[in-house]
Amino acid sequence: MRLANIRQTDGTPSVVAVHEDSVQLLDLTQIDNCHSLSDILHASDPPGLARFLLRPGSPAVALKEVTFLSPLDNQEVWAAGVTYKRSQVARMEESESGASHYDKVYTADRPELFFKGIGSRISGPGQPLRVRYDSKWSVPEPEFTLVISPAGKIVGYTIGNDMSARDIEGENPLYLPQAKVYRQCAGLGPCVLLADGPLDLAATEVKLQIQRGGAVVFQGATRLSQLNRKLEDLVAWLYRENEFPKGAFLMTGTGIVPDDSFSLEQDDHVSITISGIGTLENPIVKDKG
Ligand code: DO4
Ligand code: MG
Repeated sequence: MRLANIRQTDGTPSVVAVHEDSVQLLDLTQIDNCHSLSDILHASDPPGLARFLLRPGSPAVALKEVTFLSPLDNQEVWAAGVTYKRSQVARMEESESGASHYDKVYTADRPELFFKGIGSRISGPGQPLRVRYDSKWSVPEPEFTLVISPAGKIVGYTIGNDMSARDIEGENPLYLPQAKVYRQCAGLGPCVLLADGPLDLAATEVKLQIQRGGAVVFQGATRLSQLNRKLEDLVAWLYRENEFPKGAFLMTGTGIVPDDSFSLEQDDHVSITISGIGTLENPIVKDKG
């Protein structure tokens, strides 16, 4: 089952179950202290609660009548890095001084984990994502993203875009926070696929397409079976000596990196599709500086 935050045409925000061509409103008033998507996600049995809140007669609204919002409520957003061979190779190529660090972290027990932001920095579906005006080489990073409860349980999956300034992180690994964390530096959504049984890693495909002026200028694909880390291990490292009273989203790293000659430009359109979840689409903005 997929859940999402939406806004209806009259402006009302709602939590919905997402079907093929429509959404169905969940009636959160049936349960005390259940006011948001994260209240459902952090319950002891999110799929069971979602089924209970889905009234059989509750009206279905056509997909074209709703605007999807970010699935993020008050959680922190984090990201893992260098979790695919493709990312390890790309970082080593871009960073003369940092190459050995990227090489080592790919196989080290402790993964690379970094903080991306909270709601104010994160864009939902259709909202702009930003290329820093002081970057000449920036890319989207399409990432399978875990939704994690305060107790450290993986409760769902969504799509993330970990925007990255490759020239800034390549110049010096200590610039990573500036390459990765700035306004509109990440996208999330459109829905959360509830974790309900084992995930078929080989069947889960991540696809990236970038359009410029209506033409496709880059496309690529990978599968979760290429991820060099176990999802549960990434969560265990994130929660080690840390507390997330509001829960967390964890982007699990990119396995798709465009060729070195490619950089995003103003008005590019980025689409990331992950099997079973949907497609996250965002326009790109860049100020002149
Ligand atoms: O170390 C740099 C960041 C790596 C990253 O974001 C990724 O592999 O997805
Ligand atoms: Mg990344």
